Amino acid sequence: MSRLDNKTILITGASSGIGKSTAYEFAKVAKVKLVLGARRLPAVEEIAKDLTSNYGVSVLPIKLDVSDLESIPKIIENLPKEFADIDVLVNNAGLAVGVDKVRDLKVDDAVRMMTTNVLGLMAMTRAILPLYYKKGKGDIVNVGSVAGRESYPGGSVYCSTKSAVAQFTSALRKETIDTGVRVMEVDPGQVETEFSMVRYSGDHEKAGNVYKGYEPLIPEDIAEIIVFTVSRRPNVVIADTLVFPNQQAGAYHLYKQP
Ligand code: NDP
Ligand code: 8X3
Repeated sequence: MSRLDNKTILITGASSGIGKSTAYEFAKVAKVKLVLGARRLPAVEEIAKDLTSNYGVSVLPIKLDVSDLESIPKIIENLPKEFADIDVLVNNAGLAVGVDKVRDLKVDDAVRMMTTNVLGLMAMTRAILPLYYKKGKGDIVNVGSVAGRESYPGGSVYCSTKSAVAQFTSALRKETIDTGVRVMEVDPGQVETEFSMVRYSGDHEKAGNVYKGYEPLIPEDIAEIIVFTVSRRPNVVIADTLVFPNQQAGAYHLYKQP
């Protein structure tokens, strides 16, 4: 018996990395229903099939592009009845595009990061909140980053997006005081996922260099923390969690002993 049994959990960006691992972690520990969203529908369909056959959970894979802001309310409103009563929203979808310094920034890249990481997360949250207020409960976990707490050169826009996530999360937590809604944030340090491949547009060498010479986190590390965070008693809010691999102690750089 788990506190999460019979909960319906919607995860954005569930086709890969942290989102995918979080889906598996929920399925392993409880009899949940999962709504898995990503732009790559075949990937979430494949994960859904595997989760159902290995863990017996009900999974609804959906095509979801969080940067298509107008589509979001319709997607939430039109969820099939079995999956409509969302209890947990994991706002995980996100990306970095490039490492351009501000002088060389491409407007399209900046718009893509801001729209996906910030406006998409806000739109998902806005779409789910009426249901949560009506029920007098519901969880939101926003995936931020150490990059939202400390900037680094070449990360001006990405770091700004994650700072925005942190401020949005904090304001929402204050707004939902006394509503039964819990608003939480998990801020990973470096995790080996498709993140760097996306950031470097599929350049294996550059992506591999990010994790050279030290051991990054694996997505399961963050998945376990997300699942732990939402499986506390209703009166417990693990507001913010910063998670590093053992050789990281700040944004981006490794601080090695001399
Ligand atoms: P991945 O690239 O492995 O996964 C990103 C996920 O986001 C994919 O499932 C992708 O699916 C989805 N996604 C991207 N854009 C959209 C969109 N417009 N609409 C819906 N889904 C989208 O990276 P991670 O697992 O590492 O990233 C997950 C989150 O963790 C991000 O918010 C990232 O910023 C954050 N993070 C990552 C860290 C790391 O070191 N890896 C550290 C700190 C935070 P699809 O392409 O199918 O749409
Ligand atoms: C992703 C981690 O440090 O590469 O949020 O920006 S970092």
